[in-house]
Amino acid sequence: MKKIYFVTSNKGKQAEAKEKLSTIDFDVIQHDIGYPEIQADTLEEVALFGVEDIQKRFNEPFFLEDAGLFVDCLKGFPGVYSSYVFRTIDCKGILKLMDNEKNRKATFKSVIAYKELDKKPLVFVGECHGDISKKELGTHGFGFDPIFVPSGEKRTFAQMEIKEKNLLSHRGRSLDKLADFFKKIVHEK
Ligand code: ITT
Repeated sequence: MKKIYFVTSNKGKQAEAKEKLSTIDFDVIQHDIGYPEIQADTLEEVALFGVEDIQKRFNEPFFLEDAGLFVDCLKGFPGVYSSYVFRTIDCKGILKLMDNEKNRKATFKSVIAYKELDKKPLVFVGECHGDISKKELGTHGFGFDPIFVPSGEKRTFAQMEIKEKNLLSHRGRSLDKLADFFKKIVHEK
């Protein structure tokens, strides 16, 4: 089994990456060494700045991921501020901001940046469209999972097992692209 480092503080993300990449025989190792999350307009900028910072301290191939929830009726909020908003007002705060709101459409976005020593970082993006539920439901997952219902589903992410969430989610999709890239290099070697 090949090893790959995932620089993240989030155990939920780690579990999802481990499940997805096990399907191509890669073992994901959580490497919680922290990095500054700058204030920027896009998840891509945040992710690439993180990579720059980490590569000064870490020589192994690694990836990191920046994710966010973009709610249509809140003009894309919390978006790049998702981490701060989750820590402060949580799911309840988002539900309160959307009280009586009919348009509940939202998009989760995941940006993975993968880095090998002396090579340019590669970026893999995944999105998942869906709706914000009227109340919190489910106990699995993390973050905004209890209030996000992916399109075509009736249940929130928090009502799904990791494997099922991974088939539908933003992170599942960006990880699929990372997995395709790994499969290609293994093939070329
Ligand atoms: P890192 O150490 O990997 O940065 P983090 O938890 O700070 O972990 P992000 O900044 O990428 O992660 O995520 C921003 C917030 O968005 C995060 O705090 C979660 O609450 C939420 N979030 C991201 N992905 C999610 C998902 O799949 N389901 C629910 N909430 C998610």
